Amino acid sequence: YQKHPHRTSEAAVQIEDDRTGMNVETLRRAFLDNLYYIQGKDLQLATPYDLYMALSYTVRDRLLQRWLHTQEVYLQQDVRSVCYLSAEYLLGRQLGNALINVGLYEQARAFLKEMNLDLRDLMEQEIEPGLGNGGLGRLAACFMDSLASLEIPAIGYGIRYEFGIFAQSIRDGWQVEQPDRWLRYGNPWEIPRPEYLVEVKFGGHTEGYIDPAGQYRVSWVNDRSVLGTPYDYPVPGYRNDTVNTLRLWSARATEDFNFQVFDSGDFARAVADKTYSENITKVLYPNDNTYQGRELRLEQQYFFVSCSLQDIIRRYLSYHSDFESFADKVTLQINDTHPSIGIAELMRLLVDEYLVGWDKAWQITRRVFAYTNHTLLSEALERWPVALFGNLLPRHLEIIYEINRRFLDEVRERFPEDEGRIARLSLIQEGSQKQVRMANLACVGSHAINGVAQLHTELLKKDVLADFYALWPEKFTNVTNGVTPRRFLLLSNPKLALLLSERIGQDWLKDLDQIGRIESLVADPAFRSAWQQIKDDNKRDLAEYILQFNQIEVDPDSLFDIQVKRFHEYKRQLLLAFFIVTLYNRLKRQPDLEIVPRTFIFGGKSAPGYAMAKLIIKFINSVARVVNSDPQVSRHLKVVFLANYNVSLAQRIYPACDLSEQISTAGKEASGTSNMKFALNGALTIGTLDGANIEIREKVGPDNFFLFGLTAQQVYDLKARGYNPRDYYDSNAELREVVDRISAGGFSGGDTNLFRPLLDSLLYRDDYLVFADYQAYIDCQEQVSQAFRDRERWLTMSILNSARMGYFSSDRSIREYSRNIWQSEPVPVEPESPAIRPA
Ligand code: NBY
Repeated sequence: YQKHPHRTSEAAVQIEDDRTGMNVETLRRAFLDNLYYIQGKDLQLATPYDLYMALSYTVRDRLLQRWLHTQEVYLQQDVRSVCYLSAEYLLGRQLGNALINVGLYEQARAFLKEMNLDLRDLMEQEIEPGLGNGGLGRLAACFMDSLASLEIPAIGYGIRYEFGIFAQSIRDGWQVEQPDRWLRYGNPWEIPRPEYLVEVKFGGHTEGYIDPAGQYRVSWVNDRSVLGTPYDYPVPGYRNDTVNTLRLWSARATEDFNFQVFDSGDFARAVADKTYSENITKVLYPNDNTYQGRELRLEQQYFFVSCSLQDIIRRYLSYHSDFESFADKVTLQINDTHPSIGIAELMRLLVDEYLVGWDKAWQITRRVFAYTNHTLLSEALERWPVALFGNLLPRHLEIIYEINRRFLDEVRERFPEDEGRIARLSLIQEGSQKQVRMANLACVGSHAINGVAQLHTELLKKDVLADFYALWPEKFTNVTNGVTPRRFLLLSNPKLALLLSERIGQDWLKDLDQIGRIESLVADPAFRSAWQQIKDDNKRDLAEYILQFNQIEVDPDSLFDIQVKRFHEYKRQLLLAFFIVTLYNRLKRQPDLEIVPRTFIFGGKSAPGYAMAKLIIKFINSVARVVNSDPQVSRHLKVVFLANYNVSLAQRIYPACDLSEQISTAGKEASGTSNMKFALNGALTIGTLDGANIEIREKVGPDNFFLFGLTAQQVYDLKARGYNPRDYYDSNAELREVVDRISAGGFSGGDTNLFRPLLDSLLYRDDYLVFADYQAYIDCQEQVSQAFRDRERWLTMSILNSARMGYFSSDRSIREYSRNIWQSEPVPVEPESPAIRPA
């Protein structure tokens, strides 16, 4: 147990109302009871983890009544519900969030303090559920929070991975992966529901038959099956009585597993097969923005989607006798194409299992599904080899062929003699290895298709999904992403949250537009100095963390310049690294150069199989070593790589940032969401016109945003003209100096081979235009330094950034989905009378 550094002083999160009937004393007793009866410890024997568990159970107990009541209300009122299907939920720690939403944070802090315990210390005991890779998984978690906070009946469906995103450590500068055994010490936040077990079939073949009514039908004769057990997680709304459910599926071998093998005496094989089927939910695939066509991945996708659809239908049929109103009661949002097999699965369930006619079934399917796209990178578009697909899901392949046949007939009618168009729209990519195109399936099977930022949606229409846009322009909408202000301001930056609440009240937590009201305080000296003080405190806290985990001393007064996100070439961590090397070169040339002191902070994981991204991590750590150990340079500059970037670490980082790096090649980052969390916490952004940066800049105003670089259109044109990175190397002396120093082994102890692949990829291809944007970026960073020299000016810009971020609440995103895609309405849950609360 490694104790995390304290925050400089404890800040009250909020003055809160008591919605639980609990006071400090009853809460304390419940806590001690749970410690004793569940953990089997008293205060003397309890470890910090025991205390965390006891407090978690105490909060969970308070949630249960509202959870049950919410579900009863939903059932009684036969509400229309949003079913969010996502292969990933990057939830972050649960305890603090649950305390805040249920309104017990301050009371818990108070009674723990009386016992000489620190709530934040307890909260840091929690191993976060890392059931996602990056932005897509975190977005799903923010959306679950907003749905509950807006009182919209919703259920999230996903996978209970036994191992979440790997733990990253850095050894000798390289990323090393360790398995994330997050369930090792038990999990107080889930409730298994074995009574809602479902069976999922795999493999085998299909057979046609004539039913008693003389109708031709197909049945799927599978050769194996797996059981899915749901584990339910409560999703409490912020200070309301709604508690929605996140239902994650875990695979289990069927009871009568492989009876024949078992009977024939091959016990070992039967048991081995059992572990094989339990492998399905064993581990999260650690790729972000690239897909790998692995069979196990398709098994995961089909497994959780089939479990979820069976669950949805079971619940629907408990109140309805046919499917007439199915599409009125259910809407299914698919988070990227990962759950898109659901379109074929719903068709199969309706047509084969519930004997609904094809046309009717197709009408229902299209009405319920809606598809969110999260990427413009072609390497991220999921495609499954037809052979692999047909072996695993023979009936689904037939259904997809039938959907495709009917679809292409329609297209031929509208666009006669246009075989090129047919080939592009087809659900099947022809060629030596035929493939099923999941994005095409998602487009054809959904009534709505959305991108996650304005530019992204425009590029989908113009480029990636242009043929579908030509066919159905009315299906396309934009819903710009957002983030939850509860976790990413109140919980992660309690001091700033308190300042806001003192000055403008607490409404901003439910209506982030209210944060705009601090704009009138921008000239108020007391407000300004409080703002500055909080930023300084937060930077000092992060500096302490850095000292403890990296043994690097950084100056809290320096400009904290931060890039934290998954490592990918398109995100261009290299561009920032090249800026650092540029500064290094300048200082070596001219040791007395006056520069603005900066602390560069990187964090993020690379997909374990992505060699170039891993080499970039090694490069940054190598630059860090050279810079930090050179006394001439490290007076001004420090470079820090924080290992194992995750939600918990993100919550520490955002509040301590001065400059947020959002520097992807224009046209590549669908939206980005850390850009929003940084700005909300008062960081200024240096960024390209990419993803949601564009909208952030519009809202905060161009004067409060450091813009540089080519536009998406200019990137496109440059590539069309023929981009030659070598020209930039030849004509730019400082860029050349950077490349040459790396090339000469300046950051690899003289080894001229280590970073060769990195330099070669830049010099000969530079797919992401690092060289083309280099000078613009360096110039822009110079403006950043100038601005930071004028602290008063910087402070004003910081306040204005936060003040103008109201739009980027995930509550706003969810309202847009509800209105434009789901047609869903809030269903308020009234508190039950206190008399029937459990004591
Ligand atoms: O989704 C991200 C986008 O890159 C980012 O711009 C956007 O803000 C965010 C939310 O909309 N995409 C993302 O995180 N994607 C993945 O993590 C991911 C994971 C797995 C696979 C593909 C993408 N996969 O095919 O296995």
